[in-house]
Amino acid sequence: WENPDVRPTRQRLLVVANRLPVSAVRKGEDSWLLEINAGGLVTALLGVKEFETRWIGWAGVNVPDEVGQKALTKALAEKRCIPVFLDEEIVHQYYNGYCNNILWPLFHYLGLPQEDRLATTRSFQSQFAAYKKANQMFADVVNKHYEEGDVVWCHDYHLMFLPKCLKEHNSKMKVGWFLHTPFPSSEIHKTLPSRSELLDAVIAADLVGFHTYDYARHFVSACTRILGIEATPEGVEDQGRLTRVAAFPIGIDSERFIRALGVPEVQKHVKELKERFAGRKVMLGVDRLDMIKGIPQKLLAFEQFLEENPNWRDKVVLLQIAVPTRTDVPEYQKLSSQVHEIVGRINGRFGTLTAVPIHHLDRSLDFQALCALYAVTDVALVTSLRDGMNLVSYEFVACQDSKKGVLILSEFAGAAQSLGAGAILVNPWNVTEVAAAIGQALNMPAEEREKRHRHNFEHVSSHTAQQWAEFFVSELNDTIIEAQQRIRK
Ligand code: ADQ
Repeated sequence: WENPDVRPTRQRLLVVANRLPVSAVRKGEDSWLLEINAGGLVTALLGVKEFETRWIGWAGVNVPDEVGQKALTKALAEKRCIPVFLDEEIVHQYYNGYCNNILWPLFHYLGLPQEDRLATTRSFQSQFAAYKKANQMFADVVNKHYEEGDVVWCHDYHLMFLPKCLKEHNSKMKVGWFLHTPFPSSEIHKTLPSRSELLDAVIAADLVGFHTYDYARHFVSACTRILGIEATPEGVEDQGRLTRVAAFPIGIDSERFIRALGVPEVQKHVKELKERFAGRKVMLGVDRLDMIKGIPQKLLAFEQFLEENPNWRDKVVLLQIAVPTRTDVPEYQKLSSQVHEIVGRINGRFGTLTAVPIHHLDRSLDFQALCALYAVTDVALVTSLRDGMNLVSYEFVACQDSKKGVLILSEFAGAAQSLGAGAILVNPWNVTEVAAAIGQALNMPAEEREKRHRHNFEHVSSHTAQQWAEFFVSELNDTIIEAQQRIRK
């Protein structure tokens, strides 16, 4: 394998996601700077050695001219990435509109947009049309680069139409689709005006995957109740054609985090943080600044805890790292002001001239700084109102081998299914319950912390991102073989 000339041919895996794993910055008419975006999906697939991976997606920039498109295509090819070029109008209607304003809140049980319903209904049609058009543009690029025998793995709610577009072009293509968010109860999905068209498009895939068994069950119920098709033990069946539906819980590259803790730079960070917060217990929140992450609810719970426990006021600090996302959407701007207001109030009420109870950072941290923070934390607070899985809870556990800190985890995060026995599970909407959980975590005896941590650590270190990806793709390959055998019979 060391010598590329004697490397056996590996199956090609075309990973199609809205965003490519790199960000492109234009440096001149025909020159581009590329930076890797190290998200969960990227690290999951970087570790997969079994397949020859190609990425297909949008580079996150508008490139209207042909010279720029050609140069970017060439630069991306070196990173095994293939761009889909979307213009500003499509991005506005498809990505900001249909994906982020309609599907994202709906799938997290926040409902369809409430304000100015009439205007929303009118724009709904054009946003859905743009969504289908964008999915077709992704399909055109996949079709152009597809070679017989390739596996095509479509990701997330941005690309629910893609399996249908691909199968209409080539019914033999091996197509899988995985959803990173929750799939809601069929009663919620039913409210979506395009409910049937979306389901019908997804079941064109051969294999449909979710993080948890519950999401898979909701999807199957939505198909039976809305499309009127049959549920089978393997998935759903429409006119004799089976679509397999199953749970594939994602994991992290836990070794990468554990290794990082041994790096001198990280150890230096750890030492600085320990000195900085000596004598105080450290609580940590790391989230994208998104309404689904329940940041205001978390802050209110911390406020109630300080109110009810004056003896803890100078002995605990909450570090909340909230990286801004979708900053051009008014609802996210409102959330940001709300969070700042609550933080200001709590620090005003309980701070002293020398110390404040909350440090709130509006930015992303680099990997090493993040690992150091996880390592010095006594209590991590993950209070998502809904979350497909939540990788922050996994990352915290991976970095806690010396501290054996406590994880307070929302029962509405997919991770509650896997880390529930080790974490303190809470209903994030119940501020009083979360405040009590903070007290329980801070006062937990070492022996109980150790036991809970051991449970979580065993899970995190034995369910890795790489296994997740390899399992999904091998199940997809098997699904096709079984389907072929059924046809022969
Ligand atoms: P996200 O909603 O982005 O992912 P999550 O799973 O927690 O949520 O992953 C966030 C990633 O971003 C983590 O790797 C974390 O370290 C990093 N991150 C977050 N805030 C950061 C900050 N301030 N600085 C640096 N890094 C930060 C979606 C779904 C999840 C699902 C994943 C994977 O919403 O439910 O778990 O996809 O399927």
